Amino acid sequence: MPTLDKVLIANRGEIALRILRACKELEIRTIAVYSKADRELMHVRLADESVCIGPPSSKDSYLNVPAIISAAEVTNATAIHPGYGFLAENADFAEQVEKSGYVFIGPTADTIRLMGDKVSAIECMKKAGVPTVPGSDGPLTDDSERTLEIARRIGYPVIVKAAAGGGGKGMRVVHNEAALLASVQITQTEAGAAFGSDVVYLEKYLQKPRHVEIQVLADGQGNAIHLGDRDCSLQRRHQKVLEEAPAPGIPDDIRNQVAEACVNACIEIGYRGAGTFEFLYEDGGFYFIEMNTRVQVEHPVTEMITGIDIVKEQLRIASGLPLSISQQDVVFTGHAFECRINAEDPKSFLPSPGKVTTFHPPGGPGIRVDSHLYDGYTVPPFYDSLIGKIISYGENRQVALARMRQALEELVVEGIRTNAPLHRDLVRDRAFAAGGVSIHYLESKLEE
Ligand code: MV4
Repeated sequence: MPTLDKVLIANRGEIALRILRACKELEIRTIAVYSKADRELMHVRLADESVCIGPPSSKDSYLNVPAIISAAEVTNATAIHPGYGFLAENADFAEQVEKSGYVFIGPTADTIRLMGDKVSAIECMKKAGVPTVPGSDGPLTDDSERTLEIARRIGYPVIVKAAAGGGGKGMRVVHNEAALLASVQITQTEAGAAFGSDVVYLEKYLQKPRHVEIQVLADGQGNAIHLGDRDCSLQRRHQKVLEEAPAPGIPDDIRNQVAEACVNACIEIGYRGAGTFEFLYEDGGFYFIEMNTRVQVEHPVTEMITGIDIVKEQLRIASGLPLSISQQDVVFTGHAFECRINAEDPKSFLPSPGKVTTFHPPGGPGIRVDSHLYDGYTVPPFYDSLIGKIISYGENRQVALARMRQALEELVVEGIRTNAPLHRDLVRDRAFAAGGVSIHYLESKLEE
């Protein structure tokens, strides 16, 4: 690997460890950066070098751009991997990284900016032939009559979304014309306060969709491939809980058609790196809503069914190499599930940080555990509660699900509370076992 001999990992927890493992495999040296609350992190011990970048608060450490760039300077890093969350989709960060002379492991700052603005992302994808949700095709103006007309054309219910939002923040469902203008105004005000932009747009509100996303890899040199789809419909309050690949019950012609549209879009925009096209899927139709320009938490289910190491591919792409795989080389085999294990109370969902007295990960055929936990590790209270992921693989969905059931039985985490009981219940749920539940299924089930 000529240009990538030393990677700074600008993240923490399981993904920092995941990135470190990929670097080690490629014989790339690693730099861990950590906050004062994260001295005990597994990847900090395993990294070739480590630098404390600030106090526990994310704002002063993992979101502190000057501190991260300084750490890159003092350690002579060649590249920075942002992981997910934190600065991963911050275009200004990507720009600063590149201006300071380091390789940003991800797309260009311009691409991140384009996709960060949902209005421009949708416009770009629509032009490239990706199916989108019927909507305003651009921002709403202060012409109320025009807004009412657009909503009438789309048909109620509609959803008002903030262009700078995403991941569930800054949106409002509107059921009739009487409520439209007030809802638009509230969403504008909230968006202005939360994101510094009051630009909003309208879409047809899909009432019972699934969340299906498509993983892509592109080298920024004219080559792009897809790694198939994932179903991430099981979520609570916009936090994914359990994912699977491939999305069950989707006709192969529809599946392939939309994936090919995503690949074409990548080539058209000169996309570079790993990316995810997020869709709503309802009644046999795919509707693009957003693109994520980072590696995602749920990437392992795709790795399991393709045998492709997505993080290693990110590193290869960042080093300037063309894609090592063509679409014909991508063979989809079997099925995979991922259960996100959180340090939280299984009933109240409140965070449950503290010292892990016992950690016994599951094992056996088709089981993978991505976790930074170890006996005696203390989960700090300052960050996301994800403490690990159990991934199961099988030659078909039934086998993968049976393996996940057993893995959850074998898992032991003592000293803190986790959501493992919720997962044990979910993998025995009849509707889930049948496949294809909607984005509302988990929350409705929890209400019972
Ligand atoms: C929607 C929608 C229904 N119709 N857009 C929520 C997160 C953000 N990424 C987009 N979201 C939604 N957009 C239209 N036109 C329903 C949701 C939605 C959702 C989407 C994916 C996963 C979970 C969700 C939970 C509630 C609402």
